[in-house]
Amino acid sequence: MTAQPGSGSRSVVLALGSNLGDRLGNLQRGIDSLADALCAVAVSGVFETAPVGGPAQGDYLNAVLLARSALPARAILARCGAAETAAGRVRTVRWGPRTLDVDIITCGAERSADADLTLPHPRAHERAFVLAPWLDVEPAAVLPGFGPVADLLAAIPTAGVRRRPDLRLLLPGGERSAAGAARAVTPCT
Ligand code: A4P
Ligand code: MG
Repeated sequence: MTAQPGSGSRSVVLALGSNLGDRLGNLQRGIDSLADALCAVAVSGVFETAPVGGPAQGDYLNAVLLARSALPARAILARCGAAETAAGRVRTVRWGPRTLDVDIITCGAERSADADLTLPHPRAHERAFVLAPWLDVEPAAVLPGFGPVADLLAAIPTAGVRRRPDLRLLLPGGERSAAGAARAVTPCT
């Protein structure tokens, strides 16, 4: 059952990453799990990205999910954690390899400086593995406090980030554009 947006919903941008196990399957499981709680609007194409920070590890697959939700941000964070757990996430070292990471990039215009929930995500503006898929699914996207995603992406190195047009993610009941981004058939209002 796919979640409905409900009244008072706002736009939520989630970044997903996987570099362990069945990477594409982990991303898809994450989207399916999140779409049970949030109204999924669209998912980006899949990007293969060189790891940033942490120990030596394999390349990631990254994608961005656009959703709408009236849930409090902390409830959304809990759903992100549940999706990670369902994908077998085990935490060892910071920025270490993981089956699935789901970060909240923005939650409407909400701002938070709390360590356990910082909004917008404190490193999103400097990370091509977040900005490239976000731009793919939302060309006019703006990161609150930082500016248009297109401008942010143009200002940082993107050598380690490449689109994987052979890999696709699906929204429950959704359809796919030729470019690889998938949109919900019945958009959230
Ligand atoms: N947390 C605070 N704010 C948020 C937020 N907006 N969204 C807290 C999600 N979580 C948030 O997260 C650590 C803590 O961040 C949690 O307690 C949460 O409450 P975590 O998922 O346990 O660990 P992490 O993801 O390793 O830590 P961190 O610092 O969030 O990592 P980053 O900055 O997200 O980087 N390279 C490539 N190519 N692709 C990647 O996807 N990901 C990372 C993780 C590093 N390098 C990468 C990639
Ligand atoms: Mg994380």
